[in-house]
Amino acid sequence: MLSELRQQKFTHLFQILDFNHDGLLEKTDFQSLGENIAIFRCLRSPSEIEDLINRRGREIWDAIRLFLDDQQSVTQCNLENWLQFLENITDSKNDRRFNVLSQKSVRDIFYIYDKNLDNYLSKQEYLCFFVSLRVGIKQADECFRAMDLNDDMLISKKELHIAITEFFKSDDEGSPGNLLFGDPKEFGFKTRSSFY
Ligand SMILES: [Ca+2]
Ligand SMILES: [Ca+2]
Ligand SMILES: [Ca+2]
Repeated sequence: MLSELRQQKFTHLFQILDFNHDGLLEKTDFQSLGENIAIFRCLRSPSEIEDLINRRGREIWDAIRLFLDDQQSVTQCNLENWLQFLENITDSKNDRRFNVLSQKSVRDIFYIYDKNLDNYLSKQEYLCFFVSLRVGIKQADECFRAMDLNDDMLISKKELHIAITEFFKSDDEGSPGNLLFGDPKEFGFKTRSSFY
C-alpha cells in the first residue's frame, strides 16, 4: 500500500503529466508536454534534445501500457492505474530497476536543462524545469533551496539523484526531495477547477 504522502506526490506528478487536464494520461499528453518543454527550453528543430524528450515520452507511455495490459491495447491511464504503476516501480523488490531508472532520469534532466553544460543546475536552469512542466514558479525558490543540500546555490547530479529517490520512495514529510516537482500540498487532491 502506498502511504498517503506518496499518493499525494504521485497524484501531483499525474496532474503535471495530464497535459489537457482531463483526468486521464494518454499518448497525446506526453506529446504535448514534450512540445511544451521544447518551447520553454528554447529548442529549435531539428534538435537532439527534443528527440530525446520525445523518445522518453514514448518510452514512459509504453511502459505504462505494458504494465496495464500485456497486449498493449491500453489507450488511457487513470489516476488509480498510475498509482498502481508507480507502486510497482518503487516496490523494494524492484530496487535494481528503480536505481537504473533514477540514474537515467538524472542524466536526462541534466541533458535537457543543464544549458551551460557545467554539470550543475543553477536556479535559473531549475526555473526552466519548473516552467516547462507548468509548475507554479512561486514555489521554485523554496524547492530549489530544499534540494540544494550543501547550500552552494547549485544542484549537483548527486543532489538531484537524492531528490528523485526521496520523491518516489520517501514516506517522510520532511524529505527535501518531496519538493522536486513543486510542493505537492499546494496542488494535491484539489479539484480540476481549483487546480488551474
Ligand atoms: Ca489527459
Ligand atoms: Ca548548469
Ligand atoms: Ca548544491
